[in-house]
Amino acid sequence: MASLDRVKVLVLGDSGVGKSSLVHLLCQNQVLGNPSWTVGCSVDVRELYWYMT
Ligand SMILES: Nc1nc2c(ncn2[C@@H]2O[C@H](COP(=O)(O)OP(=O)(O)O)[C@@H](O)[C@H]2O)c(=O)[nH]1
Ligand SMILES: [Mg+2]
Repeated sequence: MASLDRVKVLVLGDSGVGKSSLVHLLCQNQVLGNPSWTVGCSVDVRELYWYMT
């Protein structure tokens, strides 16, 4: 049996501090290849699958 939780990840900060990179790594489990500088905030959703045996 499996269930799914979704957690919204929101990071605030100055441009160029690594918001997009951090949020992408947390939510997609991948290093962001060509990050673009973001003003204000970066948001994504982390999906967590739980498998119960
Ligand atoms: N040294 C270092 N550079 C980083 C790190 N995270 C992001 N960067 C670099 O910082 C720059 C801005 O990253 P980005 O994620 O676009 O920042 P944002 O403007 O806050 O979204 C990019 O050139 C990234 O490659 C880190 O942990 N260490
Ligand atoms: Mg960015």
